[in-house]
Amino acid sequence: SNKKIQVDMNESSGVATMKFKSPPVNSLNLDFLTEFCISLEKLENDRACRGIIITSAIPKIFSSGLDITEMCGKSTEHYTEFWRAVQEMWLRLYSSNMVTLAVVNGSSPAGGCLIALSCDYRIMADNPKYTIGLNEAQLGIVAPFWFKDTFVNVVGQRVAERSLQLGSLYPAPEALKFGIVDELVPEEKLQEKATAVMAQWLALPDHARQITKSMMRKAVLDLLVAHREEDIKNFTSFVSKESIQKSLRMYMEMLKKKKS
Ligand code: CO8
Repeated sequence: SNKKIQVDMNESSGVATMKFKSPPVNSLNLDFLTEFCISLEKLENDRACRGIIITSAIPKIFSSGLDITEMCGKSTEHYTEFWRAVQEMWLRLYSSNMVTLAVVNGSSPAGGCLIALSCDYRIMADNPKYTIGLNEAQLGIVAPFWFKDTFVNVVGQRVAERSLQLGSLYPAPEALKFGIVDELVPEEKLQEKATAVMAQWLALPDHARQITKSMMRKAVLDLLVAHREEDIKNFTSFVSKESIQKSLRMYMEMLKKKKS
């Protein structure tokens, strides 16, 4: 099968590694999101698995975020199914009982940044060419409230408000300065550092850490659970607007032009 995510379980440490490998840029399309949720659920239900390291097998890119083609020229039914999958991914990851560690070994805009922000800890490759942030505003679209809440929970109200309004993508050193990531590590040391950080988190008893995590995140999770259908309706009516379709098409064209 052509898997988009490679999962390797280390039985002796109880740590699984999830590696995104969906060329060219690990964009989050429906198939990717579905596979992500299934993999996460399997690990969540595996008593032997206590922590997961999330990283990319694609050089220079962690994830390019939501697949923009999933939001262009599709039916309301498609938008509904797609958005439900995006919600599902976040609900599972943000509420995971496992220790979740993002090893951001490349650029990580928008939905890619959301995945990293949803983890317990983030280490990023010390390379100013790699950027991270919630850049939705630059595409003429708006980050949903639960993207915003996840961001606020990591960096605080002020940094989140400014970054979201400007759609800022920060080079790794600035991302560290603003607390979007917790540590920068030379790229060749990422693996070693990830193992050490994970060991530190796993040294505590699971139950106390899990209850604490849930306490910190519950309010934000509950809000989406309570307004899930409304959030889907908001998304589908928003992306269905001709003005938004036009913004997304222009952005895709800009990406292609930049290339040649
Ligand atoms: N979706 C679909 N296709 C993409 C995406 C994407 N997110 N990103 C890149 N691609 C495509 C490119 O168009 C290009 O296609 P082709 O080969 O056919 O020309 C191919 O992938 C490779 O891209 P690049 O040539 O640009 O590769 P680089 O290595 O130069 O750059 C980057 C990689 C940095 C990832 C760059 O592609 C980039 O900046 N991409 C855009 C990322 C982005 O802005 N994503 C935001 C998506 S929106 C989101 O995640 C949250 C939305 C929340 C919903 C809001 C309510 C409506």
